[in-house]
Amino acid sequence: MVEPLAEGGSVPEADFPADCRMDHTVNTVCVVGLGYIGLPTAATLASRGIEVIGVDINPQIVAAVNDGKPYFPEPDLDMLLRAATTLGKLRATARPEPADAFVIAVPTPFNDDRSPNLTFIDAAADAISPVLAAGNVVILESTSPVGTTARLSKRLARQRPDLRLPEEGENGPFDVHIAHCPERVLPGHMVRELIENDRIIGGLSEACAEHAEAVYSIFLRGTAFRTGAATAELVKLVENAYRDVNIAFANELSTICDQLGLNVWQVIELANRHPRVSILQPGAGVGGHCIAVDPWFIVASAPEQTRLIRAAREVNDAKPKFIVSQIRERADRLKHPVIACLGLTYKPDVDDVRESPALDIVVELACDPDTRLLVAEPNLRALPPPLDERANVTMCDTLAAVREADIVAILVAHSRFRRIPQEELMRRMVIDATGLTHRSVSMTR
Ligand code: SAJ
Repeated sequence: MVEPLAEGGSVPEADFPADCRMDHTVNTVCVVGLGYIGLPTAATLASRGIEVIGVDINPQIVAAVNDGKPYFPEPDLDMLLRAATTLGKLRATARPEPADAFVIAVPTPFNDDRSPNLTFIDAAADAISPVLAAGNVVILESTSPVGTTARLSKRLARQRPDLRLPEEGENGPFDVHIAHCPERVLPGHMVRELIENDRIIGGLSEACAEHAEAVYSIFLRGTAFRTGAATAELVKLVENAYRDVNIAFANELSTICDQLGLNVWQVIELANRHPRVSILQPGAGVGGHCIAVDPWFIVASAPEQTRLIRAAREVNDAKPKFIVSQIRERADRLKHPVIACLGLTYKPDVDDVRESPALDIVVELACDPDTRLLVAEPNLRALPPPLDERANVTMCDTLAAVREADIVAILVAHSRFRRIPQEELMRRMVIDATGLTHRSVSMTR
């Protein structure tokens, strides 16, 4: 295990074993997986003059990237991608090609039993192994359970016995360097955060970390911190579990306040006036492909030690059911209720519905055939499955949905919904899962 934590560039070169004084020149980078993380990373590297080969198994993504068009909305990504393709520095293809560095940015979902599913990482390893060469660095960016980077190295070693691959705790010399550098950018702010956020560079050896850092030094303005791969793996999981636990606290407060007949938004706003209290916001639940998933990877690694992390997951997962029961309680007072459901995505102002609590809520409400649901989602062009097949669900403009409804359920705090005139809401039963309609205490003073 690489122990001492060194801030980027602060360890004297002479302290490293021989193989880390190799040439770190990075001219070509192959980014495997052109998703929410891989595509901005590829475009950023290309915009710095690096030859980037972007690899994706989805031919539509390959075509869109070669056309210089992002296939998901993200501020400034279109500009970056256009620059990269106009410069001729980014090219997308279906198969990895030889490069100085490989960046793996593929999904790590969980299985039905919530154990981590590493099949995409395995497939990426199998795809790059034929083109690996001595002097390469392979960087795993995908969020991974502890031990995955070492496992990746072993898999590559089995396929390429002609190359010396690192094992955690050994210092080489190696032909190929392997590291885990987890992404930590926030959707909606990716282009800026990719450059500005500090990075954790977890090498299977010191030399691996140093080689990986050379790739990030191409664009990174934040600080790079070098450590061992296993530590870097856990750091990433801990970041997302930390946020999950804190959101669970806010969500639990919302159900406590409901029980006591108090306004949770006001309670949190006033508690946050304490200099050492900073409570997050309750919502419809926790969604997205990261925070709702990653804490389970820690639970899977240490089931006996993760009572709090597991409980937080359960609290957040229970929140959509609580919102459904609040809506049903109002709907049961009407014969043929019409419900406006505002928002389907996993958080405000994105088009991503993965693990979305709002989507789960609408799917559950749609099970009642006597209820008509008018869904307003300004970030989507059509209803996502399975709602697209439900006869009692219609997609609507925001105001039209509100005006026709008996009950308005605000499920996601999209900017668009802030412009709904107050008087339109006042005439209806409103269930606001997001606090969007809450008038701040400072405004009422
Ligand atoms: N949410 C709340 N209340 C809050 C904040 C968020 O209910 O006060 C909900 C959101 O509505 C959403 C979910 O939590 O459903 C997650 O949203 P988010 O904005 O907190 O995070 P993500 O999933 O978009 O991105 C997270 C980030 N991690 C942290 O902030 C620790 C990001 O930096 C990571 O790169 C990303 O996960 C990832 O890819 O792992």
